[in-house]
Amino acid sequence: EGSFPAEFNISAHFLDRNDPTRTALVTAAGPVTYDRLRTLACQVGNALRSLGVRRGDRVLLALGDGMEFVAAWYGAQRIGAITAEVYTYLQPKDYRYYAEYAEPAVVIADGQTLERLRAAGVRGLLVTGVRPEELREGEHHFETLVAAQPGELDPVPVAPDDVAIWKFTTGSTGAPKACLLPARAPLLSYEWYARDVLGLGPDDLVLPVPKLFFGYARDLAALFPFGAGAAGIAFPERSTPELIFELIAKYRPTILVNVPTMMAAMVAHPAAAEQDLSCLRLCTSAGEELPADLHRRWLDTFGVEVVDGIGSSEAYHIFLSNRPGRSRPGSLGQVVPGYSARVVDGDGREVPDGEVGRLEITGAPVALGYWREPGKTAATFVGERTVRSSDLVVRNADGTFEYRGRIDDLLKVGGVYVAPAEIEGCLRTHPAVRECAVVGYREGGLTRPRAYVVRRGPVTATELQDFVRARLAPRKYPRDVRFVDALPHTASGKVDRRALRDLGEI
Ligand code: 3SK
Repeated sequence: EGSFPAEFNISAHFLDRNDPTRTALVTAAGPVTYDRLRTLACQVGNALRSLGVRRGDRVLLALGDGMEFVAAWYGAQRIGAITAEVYTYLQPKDYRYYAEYAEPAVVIADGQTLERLRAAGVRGLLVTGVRPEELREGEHHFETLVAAQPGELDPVPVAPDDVAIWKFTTGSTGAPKACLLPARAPLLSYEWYARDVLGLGPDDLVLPVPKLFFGYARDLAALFPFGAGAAGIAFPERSTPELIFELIAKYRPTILVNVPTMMAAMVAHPAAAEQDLSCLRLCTSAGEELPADLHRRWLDTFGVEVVDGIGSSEAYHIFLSNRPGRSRPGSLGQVVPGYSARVVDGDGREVPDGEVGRLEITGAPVALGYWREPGKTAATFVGERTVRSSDLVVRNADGTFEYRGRIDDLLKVGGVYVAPAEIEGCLRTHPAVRECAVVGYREGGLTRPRAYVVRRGPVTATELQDFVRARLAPRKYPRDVRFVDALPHTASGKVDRRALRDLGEI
């Protein structure tokens, strides 16, 4: 089960075993070697210790992507602390929630998040990217404190099942909760997915579209490359198609870590046809469903293979994935070796191939539970290293899987369950539909499907309703169609169904 000793340290495992002169990270300020990153991580670890952080304490990162983010993450890991990350564009009330829930020993912030963290009353701030005189009593200046520390630190050993990483998950209802991930998870996930499925090697350079607070991107750009002696790119700006095209032209990465929303925006960009993406050997897609039509348009536009997969914070990372060279539009591929998957009915019994069911994933990287949520932990972690996901899938006889939406998105219409993903899939085959999402709304005490549609060409609501009616069972057509310029997305690039539901007051 993975090639690592009985005790290890995540920071040492990923940083100390590589050629120190090789580039680990590429940033706007230039390349950062493994030696520089390791030294900085040791200095951050010593700085955190000087602030009283001990093994098992939580260190919360609320800062933009860059060398400091990565060094802070590895610095905390080096002293056996637990890392957790939050998005940098949250409101003070959200930061207050995270700070009260996680009770971090230190919060590492930057000039961008400082004011909102202060407004939230968050204590224990270690702040980068500001001048020392901008800080108040009780706030610590990252650059000053870190520069004063030794660049060596004996890594604190942890056991494979010690909690080392928190990943926050929101789900489609309720407040964010933390998945408590064991120290073995990133090591195994690197070997099983990045090395054995993606074939990540020392010459790869990984460009992430989502920001590093999202575990999908953080691991693929700032952990897994280090497992192979390769490099990742870190940039603080929000991703736009223009910026991604610019970064591809500038750095010539070999792997693009993408999400369907950005893939749609890149394909639709007026300058798409002029882009030279020939440096990319593959583009990963995860975070939400990649419609088959978008997959094909991406291939037609850019000619870069897409390796679509599905992962979760509960299972640590991607557990079903296509294989490079054998990727198929509309397919989630096969189980990532090391994990195992079952498709189950409401009673937890396996359903036959070809039938829709709920996905259950088993594997050593699976979280040990949710922080302070015994009820939700018992309902979700249903067996030894097993998580019952909210994803609905079909397994085909050849062992490949197809996505069918999330169980908590299901609508009970006229007493029968309707999957929004099925209606969305149908709508997307209409030539005038660029993007769409279906959620429920209440009318006369009943739940009905409503479609939010971004148009690619002229079409009326009635035409779309008739189009669906002609193809799906009668109760599945959207009773209401609303045209919008864009769908709302969460910070990690998923369609924000909660925001759409709120629009319709359901
Ligand atoms: O899609 C997700 O939520 C996810 C979470 C963690 C790691 C990887 C993925 C795709």
